[in-house]
Amino acid sequence: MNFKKYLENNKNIIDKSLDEYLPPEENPPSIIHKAMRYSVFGGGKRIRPILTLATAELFGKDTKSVIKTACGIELIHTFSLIHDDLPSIDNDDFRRGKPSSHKVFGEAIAILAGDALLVSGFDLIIKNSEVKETKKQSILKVIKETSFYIGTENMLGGQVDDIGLKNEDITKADLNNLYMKKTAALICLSIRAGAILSGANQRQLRALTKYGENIGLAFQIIDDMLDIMQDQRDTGKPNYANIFGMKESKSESEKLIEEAKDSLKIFNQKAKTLRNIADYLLTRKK
Ligand code: GRG
Repeated sequence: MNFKKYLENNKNIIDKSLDEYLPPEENPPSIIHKAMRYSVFGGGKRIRPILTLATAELFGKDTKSVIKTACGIELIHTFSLIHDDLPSIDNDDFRRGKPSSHKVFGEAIAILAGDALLVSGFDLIIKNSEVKETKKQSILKVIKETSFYIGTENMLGGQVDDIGLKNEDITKADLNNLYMKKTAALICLSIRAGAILSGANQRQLRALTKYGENIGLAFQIIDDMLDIMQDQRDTGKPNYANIFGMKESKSESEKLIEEAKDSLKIFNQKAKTLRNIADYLLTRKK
């Protein structure tokens, strides 16, 4: 199967599973389920759950063994986007070219839809224990890792730094640290969760974490370049391409992608899909 088809197939599997796992819109209170579904089915690329599936595959495991966790992480990602767009945070009226959650449902419901997706994300991760061959110990480890990677030392903390840092006095080290927390952390979690549920050893986990950190950093730098190329509204938040220029951003993201692929050496040809995903990030247009 070619790689484009691979991405498409997995995206379809994830979309179908999310539809199955989320409460129907008509379930009361209907408005919250509508709002959850509006953002979950708002046109996301599903990169994080695809990474979880691809990591399980590296260990010879099938989709079924990690799909609930993969979808749980996508729900948590969607929560972070809804809250990121709120008037009190980024104040963004649009997400993926469509009105953001608070513009459609009002601020109160948008906040609650984000909260509900965070809770549902954890619920799905726990429900991965319904897969017969999953060890309960590995589910507990993934729950602990999820709290760590989205908590104040990582994603949430990164968002706090994002609000506080001013472009004028930011160094490259500050920005790398911020992006590691704000963006790379959830990407690392997606990969580590797939690996933990598939029985990876410490050496394999270290190699995959390095891969996740490097593609995660590259992902945010590429996002910054796309924002500039697509003339997005300036949110006043730090942007790598704004501060260090497009040329430097391009070469830095290419270097990070090469380093990411290098860290997969121990897996030989088995990591072909993860290498393809890393390359795809450099060419994505949205
Ligand atoms: C509890 C207030 C509160 C917030 C949670 C808001 C937040 C913490 C974190 C936000 C972190 C954030 C939005 C990081 C940006 C990461 C990023 C580049 C998101 C876009 O990812 P894509 O391109 O999105 O994968 P799609 O649209 O494909 O789903």
